[in-house]
Amino acid sequence: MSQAEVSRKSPIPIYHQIKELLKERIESGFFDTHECLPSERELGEMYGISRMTARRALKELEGEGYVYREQGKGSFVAEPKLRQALLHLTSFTEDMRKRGLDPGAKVLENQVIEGDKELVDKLGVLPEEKFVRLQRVRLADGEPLAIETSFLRRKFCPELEEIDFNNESLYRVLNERYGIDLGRAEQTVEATLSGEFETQILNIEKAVPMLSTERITYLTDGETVIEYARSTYRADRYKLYVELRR
Ligand code: 16G
Repeated sequence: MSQAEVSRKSPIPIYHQIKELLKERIESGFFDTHECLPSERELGEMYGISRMTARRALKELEGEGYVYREQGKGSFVAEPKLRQALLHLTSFTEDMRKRGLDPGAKVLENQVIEGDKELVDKLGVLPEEKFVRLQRVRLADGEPLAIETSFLRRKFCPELEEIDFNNESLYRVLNERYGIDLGRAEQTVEATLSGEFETQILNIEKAVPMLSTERITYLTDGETVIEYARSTYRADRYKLYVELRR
């Protein structure tokens, strides 16, 4: 690392250049996970910048989930974000297993509902149709990563509300117990900020950016809706991946 890596003539602010340099070194594995990064003072000396500038770079890296800071000890490289490919219709359980993580859930609610106006409008179902509302905190290696609320059309999966989903995959149950094959899903993703509920449930200290998704899942005929789900993931631990071809 040297001062030559920082361009003082560039219109890009110095703190941003330092941040990008550090990010590159974290992503390339130059710094290991949980390794201590150079301190503000050390960065200042390495790059000939003020401590304020170094602090700002580290703070932004923290905000983006690349580093975590420990009071009085310094800044450390955070665990890499979990990457989710947006190509296949997979379950949380499958996504986590693919990464070598142990998937888990804590059920917050599993009950029958009907007459939910939002569902009726969104899915075009009859107002009297019954749904099972399943709300879970989703865990990866025991760490709370997301809150997921799924609405299932109960006529396709009667008594789903009786099942203990603390140790069960919803998609596996749909398939094995009810013989349901999923065909396709439509999904949107948007950036949000964790509200009081998420901050508390996900055990985070302050409001953090979240990735909120909405999914409508259809059966193999491609048009019969089976599930409507809303999930919100910690954006500092999770990123989405899309392959684009031309
Ligand atoms: C995914 C789906 C969710 C589905 C769940 C089933 C998104 C945004 N959500 O998290 O709709 O209910 O998987 O997971 O992708 P499970 O089979 O592990 O219970």
